[in-house]
This record gives sequence, structure tokens and C-alpha cells, in this order.
Amino acid sequence: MDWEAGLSAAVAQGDEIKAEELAREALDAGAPPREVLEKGAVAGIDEAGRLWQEGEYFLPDVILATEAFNVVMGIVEPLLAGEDGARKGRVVLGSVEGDAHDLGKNIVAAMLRASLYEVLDLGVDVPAASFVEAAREQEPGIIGLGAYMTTTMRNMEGVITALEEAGLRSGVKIIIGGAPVTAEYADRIGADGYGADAVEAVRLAGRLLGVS
Ligand code: B12
Repeated sequence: MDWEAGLSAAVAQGDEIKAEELAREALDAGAPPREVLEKGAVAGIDEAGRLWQEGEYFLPDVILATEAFNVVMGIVEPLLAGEDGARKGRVVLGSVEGDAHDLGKNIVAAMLRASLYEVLDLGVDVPAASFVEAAREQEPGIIGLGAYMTTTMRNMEGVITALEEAGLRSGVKIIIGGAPVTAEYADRIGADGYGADAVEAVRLAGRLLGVS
């Protein structure tokens, strides 16, 4: 079995030990860190999601897969890190209120950091008021909102409205992402951009801040 199939299976099965071993082996053999993340960890969590949807997995199985994903993320993240020094801009990130998913957001945060952005991660289940507070106090160039369920997507619009009401909307660019989100939705709620994955998120940030 090649490392991609082995690593994604280990993540899907929630086998942390195997996942760690295979991720280290792949990196030692020269696999690029980003590929280990995408073709190993993300592929594995997608497979866990598929099995869950089919009724073969239950929530605890997906939680185990998440833990194995995070082990791989922990190994890969330091290897993605860019050099210290010149920063391209400050980005505030968070999963919107009601949403506890954060694997995708964490990849976006890691890739932005690796591309020399300063990232302030507000975490998960972040109320609109906390984004407003961060916009006021941290003066980021960009706020990135993640929503991973159809039920929490609408809270993105709430953040934009809250920023408008606080008079802070014009001073910041808002980018959004997450599996149920689309470019069309971003337009509809008045966001400045949508990124389908972490690479697009980085490109978008560069374009919006004029630094890419
Ligand atoms: C892992 C997972 C969990 C884990 C979360 C662990 C964690 N720390 O995140 C656990 C087990 C805890 C969990 C819990 C729940 N989950 Co869940 N979960 C998933 C699963 C399997 C994978 C999500 C994931 O991490 N994908 C991998 C990442 C890397 O991909 P991504 O998020 O899309 O991120 C990429 C891009 O979208 C983009 N991106 C991401 N964020 C951002 C932000 C910006 C600004 C930009 C530009 C781009 C960007 O870049 C990323 C990298 O490429 C999905 C199913 C699926 N296959 O999507 C269900 C899923 C999202 N969950 C679902 C549900 C229902 C739940 C629960 C309600 C279940 C329950 N009964 O308790 C709870 C919700 C808890 C809550 N309040 O949020 C549903 C949502 C359905 C819906 N309404 O839309 C899904 C779709 C499963 C399903 N088919 O039913 N879940």
C-alpha cells in the first residue's frame, strides 16, 4: 500500500499510532508536508465522514478520526511554518457561533502563517460580538469566517451585520469558507471573497490586501 492510502486509512480508523508512524515515514521519504496533510489527513477525515453518512460510523468513530487527524496536523504544522520577520498582514479567524468544527479552519490558519500572515485564531463557536471586538482591538486587514454546517452558515451574515452596525465593516475584508459555503453565498451576504480550500484562502488574502 502507498503512504497516501495507508495514512488516510489510519486517520479514518482513528489509529493515532499508525497515523503518526506513517506520516513520519512519508515525510522522511521526502513527501511534501502539504501533501501529507491533504492526501493523508484530509482524505482520511473525508472517508470517516462518508462512513458516518452511510451509517457505518457513529460520532465516537469520527471523534477518534479527528484525534488521529490532529496528530498528523501536529507533525506537519511546524514544517509548514514560514520564517519569522516581515508579516504580510493580520488575519482574525474563527468558526462562527454554533459551530464546533475546526479542522479546516486550523489548516487555513497554518497555511496563512506559513505564508507570513499574522493569524489571531478566535477558536470555535465564536459569537458575532467577539469578531467585532477583535476587529476594533486588533485592526486586522482580514477577518476569515468558517462555517461547516448548513445550520450555522447564516451566522456569517450576522457577523457582517454586526461589523456594519459597529461602523467597522469598511475597514476590513471578510473572507468565508467551509464545506457548505459557496462563492455565490459569499456574494449574497456581502463578503469580500470565498475560498474553497486553504490554498485559495491564502491567494484570496494576498489579493485582497494587495500583497501577493
Ligand atoms: C470531523 C467532523 C466532526 C468532528 C469535528 C472535529 C473538529 N474539531 O472539527 C466532530 C465529531 C466533533 C463533529 C461534530 C458534529 N458534526 Co460534524 N463533521 C465532521 C466531518 C466528518 C468532517 C469535517 C472536516 O473537518 N472536514 C475536513 C476539513 C479539512 O475540510 P473543510 O472543513 O471543508 O475545510 C477546508 C475548506 O472548506 C476550506 N476552509 C475551511 N475553513 C475555512 C475558512 C475560510 C475563511 C476559508 C477562506 C476557507 C476555509 O479550507 C479547508 C482546507 O482545505 C463532516 C463531514 C464532511 N465530510 O465534511 C461532518 C459534518 C460537518 N458534521 C455534521 C454534524 C451534523 C455534526 C454534529 C451536529 C453531530 C452531532 N449530532 O452532534 C456535531 C456538531 C457540533 C457543533 N456544534 O459544531 C454534518 C453537518 C450537516 C449540516 N447540517 O450541514 C456533517 C456534514 C456530516 C453529515 N454528513 O451529516 N463533526
